[in-house]
Amino acid sequence: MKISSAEFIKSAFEESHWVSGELPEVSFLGRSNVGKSSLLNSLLERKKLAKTSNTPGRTQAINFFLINDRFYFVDLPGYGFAKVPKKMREDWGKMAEDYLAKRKQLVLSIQLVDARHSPTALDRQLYAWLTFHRKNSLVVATKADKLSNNKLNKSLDDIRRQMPDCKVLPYSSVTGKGREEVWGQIINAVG
Ligand SMILES: Nc1nc2c(ncn2[C@@H]2O[C@H](COP(=O)(O)OP(=O)(O)OP(=O)(O)O)[C@@H](O)[C@H]2O)c(=O)[nH]1
Ligand SMILES: [Mg+2]
Repeated sequence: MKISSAEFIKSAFEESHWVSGELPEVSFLGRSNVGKSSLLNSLLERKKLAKTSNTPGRTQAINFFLINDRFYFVDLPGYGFAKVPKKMREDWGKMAEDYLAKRKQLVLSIQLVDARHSPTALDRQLYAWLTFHRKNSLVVATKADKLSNNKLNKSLDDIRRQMPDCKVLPYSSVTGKGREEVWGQIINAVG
């Protein structure tokens, strides 16, 4: 995919702030610090478009990025970070679930899991929710650069077992491994 433009549009904290129009949207979901913003930057080959950080919970709003004036990337807040206050955690969860449940323009949800660890209970819960609601989804096993090929294959098998019938692709935002394959799925979805 040739990226001719990639532009941050806005941060939304409530539904009335979501972007208007009919363009298709691809969302990035996963627990805090798993690498959602890094994946988005890596796909676009823009180092700093979405803010990344070592501090989990960096992305606290729903962030909309307009790509090639044709579709949006939507960076959702991470879940499962225990250190934020309970009230804030509930707000984030509600914001993300509202978006996923209501958003008609959503054509693909990319759920990230960490290739180094088994999917967490929250990962499995989110996957079950997406499946139950018949959302078009793709699982991306990220930080693949940190594993040998042998370990990575074992991890992918484990993910397939724990997230039944998922489509899973390995990725590394450091090396760009998986870029073509993930773009293939995105292009399919945005039409
Ligand atoms: N080695 C390696 N590190 C990565 C990769 N992807 C992300 N990271 C690192 O993981 C940390 C978190 O990445 P982010 O992209 O900010 O994660 P996030 O999911 O957007 O986090 P929140 O916004 O807090 O939910 C950063 O230190 C990244 O540099 C990857 O593929 N390989
Ligand atoms: Mg982020």
